[in-house]
This record gives sequence, C-alpha cells and structure tokens, in this order.
Amino acid sequence: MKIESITLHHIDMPLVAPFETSFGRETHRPCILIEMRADGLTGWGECVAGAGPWYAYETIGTAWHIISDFLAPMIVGQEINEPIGIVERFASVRGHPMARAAVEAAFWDLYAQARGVSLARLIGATRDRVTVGVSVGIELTLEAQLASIERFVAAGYARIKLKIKPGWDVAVVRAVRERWPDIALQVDANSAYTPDDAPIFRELDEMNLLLIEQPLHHDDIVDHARLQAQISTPICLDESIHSPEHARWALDIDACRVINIKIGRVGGLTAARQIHDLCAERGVPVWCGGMLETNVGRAVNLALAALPNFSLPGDISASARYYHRDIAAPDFVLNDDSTITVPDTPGTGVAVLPERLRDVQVREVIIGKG
Ligand code: OSB
Ligand code: MG
Repeated sequence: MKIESITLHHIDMPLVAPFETSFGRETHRPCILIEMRADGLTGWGECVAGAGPWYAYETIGTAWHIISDFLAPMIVGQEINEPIGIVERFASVRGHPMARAAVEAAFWDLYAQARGVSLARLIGATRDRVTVGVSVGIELTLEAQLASIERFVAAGYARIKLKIKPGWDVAVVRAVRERWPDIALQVDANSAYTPDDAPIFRELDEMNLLLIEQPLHHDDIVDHARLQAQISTPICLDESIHSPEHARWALDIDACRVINIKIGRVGGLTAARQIHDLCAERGVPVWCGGMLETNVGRAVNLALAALPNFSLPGDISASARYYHRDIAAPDFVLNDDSTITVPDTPGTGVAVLPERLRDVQVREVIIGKG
C-alpha cells in the first residue's frame, strides 16, 4: 500500500463528567486523530497524549510536532505493506510512544480494511466480547464518591477501579468495601506515593483488592519491587512500562504481578501484543487500560483486549460514560454481563462522522496530497 497522505486533526471534547486523578481534574479531553489514506481507503488512529505533561511527558503539542515533522514524512509516499513496516521505520525514534502508536493504529485500520477482516480477528483475538470495568474519578466528598460508584454499579459494571491519592485512600476504600463487600475492586494511585507510604499499602493489602496500580514513581521499578515484597495484593504497573523491554525488566525483578497495557503508552499495537505474549509465557495476567478515548481508540482497545491473556477486566467503558456525542459511530454499550462486544466488521469497526469531527476540531494539517 502506498501511503498517499496523513491528516492530523486536533480535537477537543467535553467529558460527560469531570474526571479527577491524583495528577489533576479534567473537564475536557483534547486528542489528535490521524487520518491515513492509501489505495482508496482511509484508516483512523487516535493519539492519547494529554493537554499537559501530567500522566506522561507527551502532550498534544509534542505529539503534533513529532507526527507532523518526523513520523508522517517518514512514511508518506512510501510503499508499506505490513504494520511491521511502520514499526521498523519508526525504530530510530526515541521515546514519543503515543505519537508512534497513533500513526501505527491508523495503518492497522487501513491494513485490516484492505484484507476485509476485523482488526480483532487480524491480531489473533479469541473472544467476541470482553469483560470490562469502570475507572471512577476522585470526587470532592465521600458521599459524592459513593454516589458515583452507586451509579456505575447500577449501570452494570462488575469491576470498579478507584482513583486514590494521599489523604484519599484507606478510609475511602474501607467505606466502599463496607458498602459493597464482594465487588471486584482495585485502586490506581497514578504515582502519588513514595516508599515511606508503605504502611498505607499494608492497610490496603487487607481490603481484598484485585490489584494496586502504579503506587510509586512514574518511572520506577526498583521501589515497586521492594513494595511488592511487603504485600500480597498484586502490584500492577501502568506509567512505568513504556515498551516490551520495560515489561521484561519489571517482571524479572518482581516489580509487579500484573500489567496494565495501554497501546499509546507502549508505542503501538505491535508492542502491546508483544507485552501480552511475554506476560502469557510468564503466567502474568494483563488487562487493557484506557485513556478516555473516543470510539476510534476504544475500538482498537477492544480488539487488543480480545486476546487470550487479557484475563482481568479492562478500563473500557461504554461510550456514554465518556462523551455525549462521540466523533465516531457506532457507540459501544455495556452488555448485561459487564462485557462490551468486540467489533467484527472490517478494520476497527467504527466510522468517523465528518460533521461531528468538524464541530470539535481545533486545527488540522495535511502531509502529502490531501
Ligand atoms: O491511570 O489509568 C489511568 C485516564 C487518563 C490517564 C490515566 C488513566 C486514566 C484512567 C481512565 O484511569 C480509564 C478509562 O479510559 O476509562
Ligand atoms: Mg493507571
């Protein structure tokens, strides 16, 4: 396939409700959509870099620069026939995994469409529905926190992930456990703690949690290994794993016993699948993380989460949990058994709606002939 053009669309969408983590509160989510044309087909990919360098160093601005000035020019006009061709061309780029992943995703969509198969089928998915949970943001009061969880439980989510931060942890988790003694529950600290906080994690260790996600420094594995040795609840790494190599290093020193795989954070679907395979070999469960994606990114997450070793519920909630009007259709809905159905039509299975895209677009640039 000869890549004819790549268009970057910077969009900004209001969230259904504010989303608060230990690193901040968001009411809108900007992202870059990649539109790639080849052989009369159009593929779409979503870049999960944020408004600011809070979750990761990449931002809308850095990703725009890296994609438009480096990644797109490396492949526009080139004949590329397999996703590995994209990965190989980008191998000389250090860092910027979210930028690389977005372009690779657009190519995967094109590639699956050209073959007339769903992305899930193409990458070796073994299920047609994936079990999902919901990542619940921090609320301003305990009462509001319990009320927000109540709404998600009532909506049918069978697994709840609570965001925690210093001052908003043991007491909140205890209150949630008292109200829902048996619900599948996990917490995510987004790197808000230090090794001195080990006593907090020893208390959380008594609360029957599925896992504790990224308690310590965003780039650390050594302190996490020391903490894992003190608690029996599995530590799950998110921020610290940027590549298949990081996954291997973390597992080699027992820094975690579960990995949250996010396609953007690890530099693409190819790398995500490699981490899945490595963890499967080592008997380590994985699950698919989320970045408040639009339906474009969510469709790819569902395909990934349909691989066999995604044995824990993913942060892949129904479209309505994120946006009132998504820029792509169809919307994803929660089935009665806390699953979401994996698309089975050619490509990612969602189509971008041009008029909705126009309504939320901030700027666009075309590389190649438009
Ligand atoms: O740490 O998993 C995280 C959203 C933005 C940045 C980081 C994280 C999250 C989530 C949201 O938890 C998960 C979702 O998309 O539902
Ligand atoms: Mg996380």
